[in-house]
Amino acid sequence: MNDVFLSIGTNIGEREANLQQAVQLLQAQVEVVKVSSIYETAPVGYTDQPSFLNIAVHVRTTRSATEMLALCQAIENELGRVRDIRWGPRIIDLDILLFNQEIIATEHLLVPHPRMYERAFVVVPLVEISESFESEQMALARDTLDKLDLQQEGIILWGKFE
Ligand code: A4P
Ligand code: MG
Repeated sequence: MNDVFLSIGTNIGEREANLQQAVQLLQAQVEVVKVSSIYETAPVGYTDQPSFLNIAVHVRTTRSATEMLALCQAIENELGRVRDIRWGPRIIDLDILLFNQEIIATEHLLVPHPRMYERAFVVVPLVEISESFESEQMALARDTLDKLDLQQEGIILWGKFE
């Protein structure tokens, strides 16, 4: 079994419903072990866009990393994601943060996600669900969180995922 941690973000439409639908579609294909609380987060990268709702999800699956990426992209497509501006507004974005303790660098997949440790909107929900899995990368995420000023990063607890 592979332990996989995903980051899901949305800033268009019914944001909470988008997260719920994405998790439901995941549940139909893989075992969803844990979902973090929902955080409302200020946009990073391209800042002239609405704020995001972000969650992290722990899943267990026999799928390979490449197969997980394909599943994430299929769910994005099913929810009607259109790709235009890099880092721009999106109905839904599913990124693979961690895949077991593996380091993966192929043309289509970089794991750990290359920007995860700079991003409070990734690290905060990830650390919340991290007790269920220990690794060097998870420890690094916890160290990163300790150094972040969450108020300055524009991260607020929005509510429970239900
Ligand atoms: N790719 C490589 N590694 C991975 C991985 N670990 N997981 C490739 C998923 N995909 C990976 O992604 C572009 C390509 O990355 C894919 O074809 C895949 O082969 P994309 O989803 O089509 O495009 P994108 O989402 O615009 O790029 P990316 O790199 O996912 O964007 P980021 O860096 O994740 O930024 N601010 C807040 N507050 N909250 C957010 O959720 N998200 C972004 C997106 C920017 N600002 C944000 C948020
Ligand atoms: Mg993405």
